[in-house]
This record gives sequence, C-alpha cells and structure tokens, in this order.
Amino acid sequence: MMLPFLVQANNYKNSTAIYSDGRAFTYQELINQSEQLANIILNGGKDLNEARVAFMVNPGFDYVQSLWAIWQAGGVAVPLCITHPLPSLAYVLDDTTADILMLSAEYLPILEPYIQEHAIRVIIVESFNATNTITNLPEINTSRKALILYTSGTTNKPKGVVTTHENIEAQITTLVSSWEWSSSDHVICVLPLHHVHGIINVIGCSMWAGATCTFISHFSASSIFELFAEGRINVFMAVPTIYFKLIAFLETLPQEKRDQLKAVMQQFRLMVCGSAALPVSVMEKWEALSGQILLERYGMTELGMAISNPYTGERRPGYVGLPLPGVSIKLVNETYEEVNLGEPGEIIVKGKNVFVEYWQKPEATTETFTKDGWFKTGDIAIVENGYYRIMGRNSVDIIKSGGYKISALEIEEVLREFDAIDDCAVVGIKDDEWGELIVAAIVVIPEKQGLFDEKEVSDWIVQKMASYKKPRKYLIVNDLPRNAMGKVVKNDVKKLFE
Ligand code: MLC
Ligand code: AMP
Repeated sequence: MMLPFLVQANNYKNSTAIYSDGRAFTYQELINQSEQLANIILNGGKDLNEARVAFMVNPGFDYVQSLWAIWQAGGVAVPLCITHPLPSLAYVLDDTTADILMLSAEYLPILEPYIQEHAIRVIIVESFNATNTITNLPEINTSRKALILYTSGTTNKPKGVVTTHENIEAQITTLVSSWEWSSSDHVICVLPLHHVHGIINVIGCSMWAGATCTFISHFSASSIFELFAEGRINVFMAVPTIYFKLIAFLETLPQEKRDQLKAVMQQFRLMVCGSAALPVSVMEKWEALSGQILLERYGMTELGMAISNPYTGERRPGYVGLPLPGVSIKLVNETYEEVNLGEPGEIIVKGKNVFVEYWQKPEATTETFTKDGWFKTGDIAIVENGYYRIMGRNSVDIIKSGGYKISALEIEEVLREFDAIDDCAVVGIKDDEWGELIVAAIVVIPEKQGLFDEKEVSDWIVQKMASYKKPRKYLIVNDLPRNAMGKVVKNDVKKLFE
C-alpha cells in the first residue's frame, strides 16, 4: 500500500508542486526524486523500521523531497530548525538517537563538531544526483511513526512529539476539507519548518490538495508583498506577529501602492492566522488594508489543528470557532469533569489527529492524557454564543512569543549558568507585536554586583539556545518575589515589568 501522501501526489503528476530556488518543480519530480533519495537513505537496506532521520534542510523542494524520502524509506523524520545553535541541535540529535543526518551543505560547518564525535551518517541533499535505478521501497503501514517535533512545555527541556502517518493524514484532511483546499490553490510558505504550522497547515495541506507552494528562505515583508503583487498566490497562513509586521510595512507605503496591494489581496481565497491569539485590532487593521477577514484557528504540536472559525460563515473576532470535523473537544475542571456550558474549562481533545506519545518519556505521556484517553492541552477556553474563546493557559511557565512556544524554565536553567547570575525568573509580558515578550528578573551574585552586562548575557545565551528564546529585557532585583512556601510568584514578577 502506497503512503497516502504519495497516492495524492500521483493524482497531480504534471502540476507544479513547488516554486523554490528560482524554478518550478512538478509533483512527478517530487515523486521521482524523493523515491531515489529514499534509496540512498536506505543504502542497500530494506526498511529503516522507524529509525530516526534528522534533517536540517532549507525551505523549498529539498526540504519536501527529504521529508518524503525519509517516510518512503520507513524512517521517522526529525526536522531540525535551521537557525538553532549547536547545543539545541545536539539535544534533538541525542534525544532521538538519530543515526542519519540529512543536510543542506551550508549547515555542515555548524554540525561538524557533532559529526566528528558521533557515528552519524551524513547525506548532503544538494549533492545527491538522481539516477534512474529501479527502486524497491518498503511497504509502510500508516500506523507507523512518521514525525518527531520538539515542543517546549512545563519541563525545562523540550519534548519530542511523536505522530504517525495516520495522525498526520487526519490533521491534514480535516483542514483540506474544512478550508476547501483545491489543486488550483497557490500558497506561500514563510514559516519555519520545524513546527506544525508550516509542516502540516502549509506544506501538508498544499501537497495533499495538488496545489502549489512557493517558498521564501526567511520572513521578509517586502518579499512577501512582491510575491503577492505577481498575482499568483491566493492562500496565506501566518502567526499574528507576522500580520502585525505586514501591517507595519504596508503603513509605510504610499497610498497608491497600498491600494494596488489591497486590490491584489482582495482576490485571495483564504488568509488564516493562528499559533497565538490574534488581537482583534490586528484582525480589523488587516481587513481594512487587505479586504480579507482573517480565519483564526487554534492548534498545537500534539494535535495539529483542533478548533477553527468557519470557511463559510461568521469568522468572529477574538474567537477560534468550532471543533474541526473528526476532533472531539471537551472543557473540563481540575478533576477532568466537563464544565457547564458557558463556564471556562481546560480544553481536552480526542481524535485521530492526536499524537501518540512524547518520545521516550512514558511518564510525561501518561500524565498528559486523562484515564480515558483525552489529551490535556493546558489551555483554558469558554464557549460563548456557540464559539470557543481561548482565555489563557494553566501554566505561567509557558510563553508564546512570535508564535513560538517557549519554556520559561528552560531559559532560567541556562541563565543560571551565567557567571554573574545567582538566581532569576523568566516571564512573558503582554506585547502588541510579539504576543508576549520574554523578560527576566535577575539576582546578581553579591560579590559580582555591577558585573552583570545585558549585551554580554544576550550574546552568550544565543550560543546556547534559539535566539527567539532570548530575554528582551532584564531587571536587576535584590530578591525574587516569593510566597510563604518560598516559591517564586511569577505573576508578581510580571508586575515588576509594568
Ligand atoms: C525575534 N526578535 C524578537 C523575537 N524574535 N523580539 C522580541 N521577541 C521575539 N520573540 C527580534 C530579533 O532580535 C531581531 O531584532 C528582529 O526581531 C528580527 O529577528 P529575526 O529572528 O530575523 O525575526 P523575524 O524573522 O522577523 O521573526 C519573526 C517571525 C518569527 C514572526 C517571522 O518569529 C516566526 O517565524 N514565527 C513563527 C513561529 C511558528 O511557526 N510558530 C508555530 C508553532 S506551531 P534586532 O533588533 O536584533 O534586529 C503552533 C501550533 C499552531 O503554534 O497552532 O500553529
Ligand atoms: P505549540 O505547542 O507551539 O504547538 O503551541 C500551541 C499553543 O499555541 C496552544 O497550546 C495555545 O496555547 C497556542 N495557540 C495556538 N493557536 C492559538 C490561538 N488561535 N489563540 C490562542 N492561542 C493559540
């Protein structure tokens, strides 16, 4: 049995699947090249049998062919973030015990120290040349593991979220039907490709529907509008921070240019926003500038998408809409009993879209499901006039900044290693552009008073962890606010920054 994504791709062989690196690639090319690359990965073996294959590959044709090749070889794909420093990459490689690493050549230098010290096979994706050898790829059952994505949580280190081919199919198909994806769609991918927003909602859905996906290497408002102006793109998906940045850019343009872009954007079929709360002000400004009413939806690495405003019907500002088909949702109290309609409760979820486990963390996996198998999201919501509204999270230690989920505990752990720091508390404070801004209250070691230097700590931290996890403000305090038990009160830490 062919994997479902390939069955789909075979229906659209002659259509353009991808624009990247200055050229168009058809589905036929994607099928052929990924099949041949799968052969190279297999290296004479029959089936990777769920071995983890990490890949650090630039957005574009190479990324999609690598992903599809890993899947066809029977491997579990582990996308690495192309902007992470070595310690974050090494953490994922060690945690997954990946023994194959696929790379765009430019990432070889950053990983070289790791490669030197580990018996890991390296495949440089650009230098692979397709030969027309006959391939004999394994049969893959869709219940097999397919993907591990790393997510921050209430533990200090990120956890690997494992999904199967079946989970991925469920996550994609509910969106393809609900948002009416079709082969005439053309989406632009501006999102990072180590998270579900980019992988499932943009690449997964477009490739499933036989649509076209244009990639740009990194977020840039001017490049996005240049592509919009060409008039071929008709679907766009981004996080609220990106819409905020696009609005700021549009507002710098002369009226005539803005009118031209509005005329183009009015023709779009769909614009979606999610990964963090969409401020009503951003939704309204975007409508005024683009003529588009953003469709806000709610999702999570462990689920793909779960709740969505309707494609046709009211897209209500400040609300995330209704459960997607195939996704069951309940709002529950602390003892996991359903709350009454109109009362707030934690969102718990069941459905084929829900992940299977945290990679090699059986306790964390057990803890995150109720006894009867519902996944506990940690997000609090309420239903008002039939629509779900997200009210917040049940942990102050999870921060959402720029659409990234970030663990305050992970940052604190790293900060405490810094020479002059005695103790610290990291929190997210409300910010119009970033959703939340990461800030840190710092207690300096008494003998090192006056030696704490913000720039020094900032430069140091980005060598240890992703730059989007870097605190943006520091405040030196004598003591952290604590309760009677001696525990740091994060809400009081937030007040220090007001
Ligand atoms: C970057 N900067 C920040 C920041 N990140 N400032 C404050 N807070 C942050 N979080 C600053 C940098 O220091 C720099 O400043 C400037 O912004 C540009 O940095 P950059 O790294 O080039 O940022 P940019 O490319 O502009 O990134 C912004 C972004 C990016 C919004 C494009 O954050 C992004 O791609 N976010 C999407 C994440 C995502 O896909 N999440 C989905 C997870 S899945 P200076 O002064 O140095 O120039 C999920 C489930 C679901 O959540 O529901 O979808
Ligand atoms: P991640 O773990 O990176 O997949 O992030 C998932 C989290 O993003 C969810 O648990 C929510 O807290 C948040 N989130 C996603 N979409 C929305 C939304 N539309 N509104 C508010 N929060 C959201």
